[in-house]
Amino acid sequence: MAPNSPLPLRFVMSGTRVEDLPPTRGEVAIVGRSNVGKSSVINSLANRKNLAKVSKTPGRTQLLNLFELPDGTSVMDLPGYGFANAPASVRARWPEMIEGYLLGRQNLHAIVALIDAEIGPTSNDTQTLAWLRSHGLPVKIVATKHDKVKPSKRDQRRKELAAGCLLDPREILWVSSAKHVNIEELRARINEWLAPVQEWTAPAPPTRKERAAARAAEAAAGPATDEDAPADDIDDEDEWN
Ligand SMILES: Nc1nc2c(ncn2[C@@H]2O[C@H](COP(=O)(O)OP(=O)(O)OP(=O)(O)O)[C@@H](O)[C@H]2O)c(=O)[nH]1
Ligand SMILES: [Mg+2]
Repeated sequence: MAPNSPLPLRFVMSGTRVEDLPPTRGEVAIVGRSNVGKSSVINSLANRKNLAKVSKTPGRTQLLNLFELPDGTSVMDLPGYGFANAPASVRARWPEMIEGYLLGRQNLHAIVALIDAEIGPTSNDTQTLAWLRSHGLPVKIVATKHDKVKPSKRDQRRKELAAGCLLDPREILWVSSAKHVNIEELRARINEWLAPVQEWTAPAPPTRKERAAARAAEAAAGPATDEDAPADDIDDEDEWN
């Protein structure tokens, strides 16, 4: 499958605690203010209309919503922060639920922090970014609602956004779920972040047989000159064993 084709996401479950979630082989979480467009981005990634619930009313997503890909990696839709009108009981649960998840989830490869390009970053956004960075979490910033900013204002907005997020303007990926802007690029990046983290392993040293074969090949190639065969290069047995 091309790296930027729709992600075949499947809804798995909603939970309130990280302990309730099934293990994942690698996860990307979407964080951001209420109404920034997290659930809309998930729908765009999958090219589906109602996979994640979207609403004009902030506070639509109130639980940890897990979506899975066929290879056992996953994407997490989180409830938004900074929504003052949520019921107190719900609001009280959020920091614990979101922070517990972000600090406790195993195999969390990337946290995509969405910033509303029309109004962001808000003080809530910058506090969240500072918190994520202070915990050394792998945060990736993506701006949303590209279509809501007039073309003539976009350069200036991009600069302000970048400055507010302590980034270079070129580092900001700016998407629109409504108008499908840069969604392919975001899919490609998510695929990259979900890819297994490869441990680097040193190549094995040549075996005795391989070294003997190499010496035989060298000998067959004819006498070496002084330059490429230093005299102390002959008996190196102990170096490898
Ligand atoms: N114009 C425009 N509107 C968007 C875009 N993305 C999302 N919206 C609208 O913004 C509102 C909120 O979108 P959601 O995706 O539900 O936002 P959320 O971040 O999941 O919100 P919570 O679940 O409350 O945290 C909805 O009315 C969406 O239709 C976009 O790219 N452009
Ligand atoms: Mg949502």
